[in-house]
Amino acid sequence: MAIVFSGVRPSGEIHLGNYLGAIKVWVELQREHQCFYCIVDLHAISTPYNPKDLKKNIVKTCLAYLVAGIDSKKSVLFLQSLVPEHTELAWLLGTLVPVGDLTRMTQYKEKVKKHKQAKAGLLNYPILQSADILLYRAELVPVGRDQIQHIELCREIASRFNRTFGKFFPLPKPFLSEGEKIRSLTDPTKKMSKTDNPQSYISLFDPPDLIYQKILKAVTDSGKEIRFSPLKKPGISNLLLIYALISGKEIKKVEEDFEGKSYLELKKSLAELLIDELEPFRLALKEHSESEIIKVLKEGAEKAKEVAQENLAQVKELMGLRV
Ligand code: AQP
Repeated sequence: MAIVFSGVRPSGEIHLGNYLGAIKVWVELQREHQCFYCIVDLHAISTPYNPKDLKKNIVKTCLAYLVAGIDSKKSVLFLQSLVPEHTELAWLLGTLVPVGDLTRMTQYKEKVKKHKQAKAGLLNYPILQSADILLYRAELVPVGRDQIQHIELCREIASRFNRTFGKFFPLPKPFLSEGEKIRSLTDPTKKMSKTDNPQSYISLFDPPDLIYQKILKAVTDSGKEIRFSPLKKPGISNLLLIYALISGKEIKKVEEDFEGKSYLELKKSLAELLIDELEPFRLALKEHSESEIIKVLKEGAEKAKEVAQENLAQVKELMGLRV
């Protein structure tokens, strides 16, 4: 049994990329492992956001976890900002990280370009992310491909700590799924992202007519052949991958099923598949109250704190911060 940690930023609508690249895998991992699943609100505020939307996004993110199958009795499901040990450990770890290790992070460079602002919080994001993981001495981190560089940095920080103060942290490994990179519907050369144009992603809570409309408008490739080839046909390959992951079929089988059929036929079938798959998310919005969800997160935070406080105390001891 391994210790697992992962999280999603409540920075907008949870989309198919978050679901297929991360959350669906978390559900499988909780069967065998001790999992900590977090809603990382302190990361969400590292890019421009509206404070009025934050709570709504936290509640919807938690609802997405629960409907996807995260069991709050088996896994520790909690809100990051309710466990202040995350930020304290981030400060401690920050004393070990060269600034150059942070400025070279691809996501930092991309987000600075996108938001036209280079804030210290954004630069330090990977330190807080490392603290999130190391606070629970996690060994496995299920993430999408975009997060690999941050997990490598986390391993580097853990091993620098171990060399400097004594062995304490395991070196966490990333865990990638087949849905490691779901692409944007409007620009399949890019990953699907929640802070992009809403046409580019399918939210888990989108109504059926919107899902249908977005999939039918998805950018495809020249030619007519339905073939999986991410380099030559990124648009169609993305739709085939989503189809395969949702239906549970092999990509080859989906290709065979659509042999000789048109792009439109594939899109219509995929839209119907998604409308069915995502129905429980839409229904749950009406069935669960905000207070019920917040209660789950608070109870989870109490469980997380027990582990976090114990591990942080040992880190401080090793760093000589005990008087
Ligand atoms: N397109 C994707 N394909 C596969 N996995 C993805 N993930 C994100 N996008 C895709 C994975 O989902 C988890 C949560 O991501 P996040 O919310 O913490 O941050 P992110 O990677 O920055 O996701 P977004 O949607 O692009 O958000 P914004 O626009 O706020 O930056 C991670 O495991 C991530 O890899």
